[in-house]
Amino acid sequence: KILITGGLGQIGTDLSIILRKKYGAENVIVTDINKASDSVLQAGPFFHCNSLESGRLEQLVVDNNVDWILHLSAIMSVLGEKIPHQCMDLNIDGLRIALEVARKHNLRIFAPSTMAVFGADAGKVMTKDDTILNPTTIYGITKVLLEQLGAYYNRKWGVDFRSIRYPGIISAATLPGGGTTDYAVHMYHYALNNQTFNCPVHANEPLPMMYIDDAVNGTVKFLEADRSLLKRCTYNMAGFSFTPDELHKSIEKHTKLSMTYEEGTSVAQGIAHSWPDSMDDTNARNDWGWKPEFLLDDMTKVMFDEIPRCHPAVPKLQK
Ligand code: VAH
Repeated sequence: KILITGGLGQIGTDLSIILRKKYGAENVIVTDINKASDSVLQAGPFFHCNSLESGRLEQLVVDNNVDWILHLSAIMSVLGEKIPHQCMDLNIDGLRIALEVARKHNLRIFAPSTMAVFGADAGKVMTKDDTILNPTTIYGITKVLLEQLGAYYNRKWGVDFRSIRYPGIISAATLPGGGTTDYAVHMYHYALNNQTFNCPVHANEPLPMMYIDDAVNGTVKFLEADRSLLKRCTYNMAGFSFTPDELHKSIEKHTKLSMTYEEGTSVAQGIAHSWPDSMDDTNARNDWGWKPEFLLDDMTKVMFDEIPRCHPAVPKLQK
């Protein structure tokens, strides 16, 4: 059985759907601090869980005979700069609680990392798994700690800790939630709603990105991989890279999007500029068979179908 914390977030929403298809709805327990909608409640077991509430996660693990924890609850980059103390509380203390539960009950534990662990000294092009990690954001700092603490639990107590450094993930089901890469998801929504988008990231700032289907399919492959294949706890996982201007052009193959750019350096721009332009994921490809399927224009096509399907209030693309 699999238990997901932060299960209503961007990764959890789509990951729980594919895991339930594979393992059965009853065997995937979604938890979150937020209230579940009726459709979530109908889809399978859901429990309220504040990742910082002492004993709650452990009680859910014991009551439900859980084998794997997917600890997804976290505060992301831009929001983290607004509320750094809450970001430290959730991202550090929440992780410690989850790792302890995994150690005590001998569980596999997955927790996401991110390209935000890299800072300016990491090398911007095809940034490797093993490089200098000097992040500038509190979010990136908490994720370096996540990688290191997980690796420590693995060495010291043999906990099967696994992590992926994701690029920006683009998805339709959830609305953006406080990240630097949110701008890309917003652009699709603004295009469909026929509104002008004021982009916080500069037109020519490239960032590594990935479509959600690749992200969740790759994650399932990684979760299922035999531990003996893994030569490290944390792997870079990359899709493709684009700038806001390139995404704009991809969108305008389907519909008009009127755009302006924030002047000067917004918080998101400062963060985006400190992150890599592209990531090297050779180790993930070689060790456990990671392979992305979506390129920029494939993603644009699917996003225009998926957003109105997931959010009926958003108008469909005029063809
Ligand atoms: C953010 N989407 O923008 C997240 C992510 C790789 C970036 O961790 O903060």
